[in-house]
Amino acid sequence: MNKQQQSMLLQSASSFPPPKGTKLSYGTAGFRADASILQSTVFRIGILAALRSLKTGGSVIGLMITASHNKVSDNGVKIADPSGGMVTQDWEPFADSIANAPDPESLIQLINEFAKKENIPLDGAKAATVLLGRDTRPSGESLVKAAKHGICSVAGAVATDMGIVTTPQLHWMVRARNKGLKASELDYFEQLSSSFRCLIDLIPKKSGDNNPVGKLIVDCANGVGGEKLQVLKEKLNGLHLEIRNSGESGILNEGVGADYVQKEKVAPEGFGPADVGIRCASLDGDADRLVYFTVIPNGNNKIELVDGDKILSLFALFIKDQLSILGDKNEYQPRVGVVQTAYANGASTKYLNQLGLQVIFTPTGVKYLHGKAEEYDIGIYFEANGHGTILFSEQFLYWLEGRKNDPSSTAKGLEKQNAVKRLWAVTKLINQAVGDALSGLLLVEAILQHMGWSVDKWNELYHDLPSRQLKVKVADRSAVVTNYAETSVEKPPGIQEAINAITGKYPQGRCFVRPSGTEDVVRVYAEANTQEAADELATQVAKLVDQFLGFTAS
Ligand code: NG1
Ligand code: ZN
Repeated sequence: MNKQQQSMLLQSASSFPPPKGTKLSYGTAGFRADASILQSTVFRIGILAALRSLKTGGSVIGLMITASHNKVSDNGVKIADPSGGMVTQDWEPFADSIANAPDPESLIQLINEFAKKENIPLDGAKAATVLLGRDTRPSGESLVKAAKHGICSVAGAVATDMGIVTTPQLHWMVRARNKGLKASELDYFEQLSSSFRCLIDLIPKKSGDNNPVGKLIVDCANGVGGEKLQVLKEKLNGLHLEIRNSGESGILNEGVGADYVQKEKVAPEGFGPADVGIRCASLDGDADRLVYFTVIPNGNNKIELVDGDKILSLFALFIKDQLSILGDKNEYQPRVGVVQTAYANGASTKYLNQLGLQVIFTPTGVKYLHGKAEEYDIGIYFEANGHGTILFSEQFLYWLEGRKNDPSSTAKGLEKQNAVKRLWAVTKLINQAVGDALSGLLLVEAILQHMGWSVDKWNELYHDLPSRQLKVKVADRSAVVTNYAETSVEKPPGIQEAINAITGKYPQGRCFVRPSGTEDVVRVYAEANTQEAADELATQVAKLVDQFLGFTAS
């Protein structure tokens, strides 16, 4: 590092002192904490983003300011790699160490060592670009400024502020920029709306009503999804959409949004008896999660939840149907893989297996699911909470493009040609960078219209096993170490045996615990043959966690 670079960093770092007495770590989805203590972390991650751009030969890197479904006073920061996916896990330890460096001098020493080890040129001769985005949190504006200071204190680095965007929009733009494709927000909306229209136009003309699915009401968590969905709505016809909780009055994620709906299994604010029977959906605060639901008649705001597992099942079924229309055994056979986590409802895994699909499990967090899905020609991944997407390999895209443009392929039959076009439209509609509630919603809607299905019909694909999730506050959540894709606890010793003993008492019982990567809690998940049993199992195991790890545990 030359003298000029060193003094640039020293000067700016002294304006962003780290909070005292807090250790931050790059968790399941970046750094998250109360927004008031994040200035220094965001500034330092701005530096990291610029270094990542230099390391990747000047590729565009993304920096998103969001705390997703967490409360409005929280915020967070995460980095998108040139592919649009999460930053490589190899860099997470560096992120942790710079976030916690006690003063500007030690920060600069860490940067210097890392740059040397990674061969990153720090002489200002190379250009670096970082795209910045933020959700609607009030703290976002000043955190974006902190990020810009960090980026601009690396010589040659430029920050481009995309303003308020959904997390998946920013990831999409990063990916598109690096592929040399059209990458503006308008291009994003154009791509989504035109591929949606294409899928609708390809619906086989059956006799009778082809659109029996009626209106969709969307709860936008009082977050960024509201204004973005409004833009999409104006571009689309063929979709009867009502937007609620778009943030004009309510509070972000408070009693609203995908996380609340999925975990509490109740209707969000602004929904009630008048909505019984109507197809409803919820996005989370930064619009990367999507769940569907219907309000139950006389059910005290209870809902029928149609979660990420069911969205995954619908997508898998549709893709499988299209591939079987193509079905020529002599042709190229894409490898299809379905990726879930331990939070997936057991009934969904059974259903997917029955469809003949290969189901793979990874630990919680998109970085793991996405990485696994990339190993397939068609990799479909979803977390039960509604975060997921479908990834297509370059080889599959190449093959599909060839089939689409092959003049002789019409001779193979119109329906085959249409199946190719449908798959092609799906590759354009579904976000290839990261799970995206808006593009996921359009794909669900297109498939329901294609099938002529109501939300109830979709929900009947299989019946969820009753489940319950709880959180336990503990003295130190890092004391919990898991293995086997988080289904078994290795440390503290003895706790797994105790969990097994309790779980064994419940028919169809399944239960696991793991430390959250985004909140200071240990999460408990339980499944059993009745809701009462699932609740009881979760409560018993939560007590156990408290005994082993709670504030009073010895
Ligand atoms: P943690 O807090 O590590 O459980 C939560 C979700 C993840 C993922 C991240 C990122 C659950 C049980 N966990 O992680 O699936 O979405 O947040 O936002 O829903
Ligand atoms: Zn989110």
